[in-house]
Amino acid sequence: PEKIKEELLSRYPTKVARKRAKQIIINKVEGCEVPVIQSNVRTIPGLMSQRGCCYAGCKGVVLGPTRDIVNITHGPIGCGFYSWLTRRNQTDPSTTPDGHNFMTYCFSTDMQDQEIIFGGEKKLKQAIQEAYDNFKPKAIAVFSTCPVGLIGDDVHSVCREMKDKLGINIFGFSCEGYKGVSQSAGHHIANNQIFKHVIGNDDTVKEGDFKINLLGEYNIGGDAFEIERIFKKCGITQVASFSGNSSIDAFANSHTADLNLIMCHRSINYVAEMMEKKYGLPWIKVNFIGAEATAKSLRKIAAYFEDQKLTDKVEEVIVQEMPQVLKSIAEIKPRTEGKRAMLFVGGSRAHHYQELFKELGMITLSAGYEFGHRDDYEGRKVLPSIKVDADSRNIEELSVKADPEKFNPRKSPENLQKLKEKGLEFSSYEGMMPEMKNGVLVIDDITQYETEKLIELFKPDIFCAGIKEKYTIQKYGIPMKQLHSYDYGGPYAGFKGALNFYKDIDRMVNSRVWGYLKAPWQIKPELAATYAWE
Ligand code: CFM
Ligand code: HCA
Repeated sequence: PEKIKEELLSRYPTKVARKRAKQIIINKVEGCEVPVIQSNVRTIPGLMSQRGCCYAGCKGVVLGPTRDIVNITHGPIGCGFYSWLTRRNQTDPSTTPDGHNFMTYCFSTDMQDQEIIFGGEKKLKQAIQEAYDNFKPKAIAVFSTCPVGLIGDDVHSVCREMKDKLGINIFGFSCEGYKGVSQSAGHHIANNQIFKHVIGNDDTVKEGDFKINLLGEYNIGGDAFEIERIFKKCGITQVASFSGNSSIDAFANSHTADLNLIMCHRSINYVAEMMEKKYGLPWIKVNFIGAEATAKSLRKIAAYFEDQKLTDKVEEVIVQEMPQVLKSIAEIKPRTEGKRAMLFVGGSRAHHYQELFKELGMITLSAGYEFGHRDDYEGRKVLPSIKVDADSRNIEELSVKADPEKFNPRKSPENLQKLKEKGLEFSSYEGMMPEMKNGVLVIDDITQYETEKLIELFKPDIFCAGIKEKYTIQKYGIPMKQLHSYDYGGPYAGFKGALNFYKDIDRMVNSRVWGYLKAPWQIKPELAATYAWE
C-alpha cells in the first residue's frame, strides 16, 4: 500500500502532494484506534473533485425530498434545474390528506442580469406570491444560491414579510453554494432552519406504539418505502422521516416521538442532537443497508423500548424475512465471492454499502467519502479532537436549551445506564475505518486523477461512485455502480432491497461485456490526456 500511495502522489507538485498525503491513508486498526485522516477541508484548486456545493446539500439533499413544501431556488435557473429530482428521491403523496406534492415542479426565481445589478428581492417576493396563489401550500422555503450572497439580497427579511402577509410558514436558507467546503455545510444549515422554523410546531400526540423518527434516510430509489414496510410489520410507528417520503406536518410533530434513529449521520446529526437537548429524545445509530444490518437495527429498537411483545415481533419478522435473503446469497455468493469493490461516495454510503458487499463475500479494496468528517471515518469518539477551522466556524451553531414546557426525558439516567450496560449504545457510532481491513487505502475527497490511477493499478471488479465518474470508469472496462442514484435500480435498503442489490451486483461483476471494451484513448492514442507539468 505504501508503494501505491507513493504512486498516487508522485505526479502532484510537492505542495499538493504534501496536502493530499494527509487525505490518503493506509488503514491500520489497533484495538479501537485508527490513524487520523484529514477531511472536511477545502479541495485544492485545480484538482478535479467529486464534490458538490452547499446549496446542493441544503436544498437538493435535506429539503428536496419533502413533498408539500414549495421549495423556491432563488438564483439562476441551472441551480434549481440540477437539483430537480436528479437524486431519484421518491414520495407517496397518498398519505397526506391534501395530496400536495410539489416535488414534480422546479420552482426558481430564474435570476437574470437585471436582478444581479439591481437586486433580486422584488422578484423573490413576486415568486413567493405566485407560488402561493397557484398552489396554496402549507409552507414555502427559499434557498439562496451563490449570486444571492454576493449581491446581498436579504432572503430572511423577504420571508418574514411574506409570512406575515400570507399567513403560512415561510422561511429562508442562506445556503449559498460557496458557504462551505462541500455539501456538508448545506446539511448543517438545513438542519438549523428546520429546527428553528418547523420542529415542535404541532404538539398533537398521535396514536401508535413505539414511536420513532427516522433521520438521514432520503427514499432514494424507494428505500424508505421498504423500511416503512418493515416498521409497519414490526408494529413500530414512524412519526416523521427526515426527509425521505416526508411532509412538513410530520416534521412539526416529530418531537412527540420517543426515539430518533439516525441512518445517515453526516447529513442530519445536528437535528438529533438539538432535539435531544430541547425535547429529551435520545438517539441511536441504525443502518438498513444490508440484511444483517437491518436485523441488527431492528433489535436495537426493540432493546430500547424494553417491551417483550415488540421483541418477539421483531424476531418473528426477521425469521420471516431472512430465508429469502439466505437463499439468494447461497445462489449468488459462489459467483461473487472474492470479487473486489471500491466505493467513493458522499458521507455515509461508502461505509454502509460495504455491508452488502460483505454479504456477497466481496472485498472492499479502497473506500472514501466526498465530504465526510473525521468522525465519519474514525468514529464519533474523535469529535472532541477535531480542530474547528474558519470554514466550519462560518456555519452557524445554534445554542439550544431544554424547553421549559416540552422537555421530557424519555428514560431516566439509571434506565439509560442499564440499557448501556446491556450493550445498547446511545449518541454513538463507529466510523468506516475501524470496520475496514488493515492495509486498505482510505481516501478523502478523491480526485479524478487518483480514481483513474487506482483503476489502472487494481483493476477492481466494480467501482462505485457518482454520475461524473461513471463514464470514464466504464471506458476503462470496469463495471460502475452509482451508489447515489442507484442508476435505474433500487430499493437497496432493508430485506427486499438487499435481494435487489445482490441481483444487480451479480449481473455486473459477472458480465463479460466489460472485458471486450476498449476506451476511445486506447484506440486513438492522441486522445490520451497528458498532464500540464509533464
Ligand atoms: Fe447522507 Fe445521502 Fe450520503 Fe448525503 Fe449525498 Fe445522497 Fe450520498 Mo449523493 S445524505 S451523506 S449529501 S447518505 S445525495 S442520499 S447519495 S452524496 S452518501
Ligand atoms: C449532490 C447530489 C448527489 C450527486 C450524485 C452524483 C446525489 O451531491 O448534489 O454525483 O452522481 O446523490 O444525487 O450526491
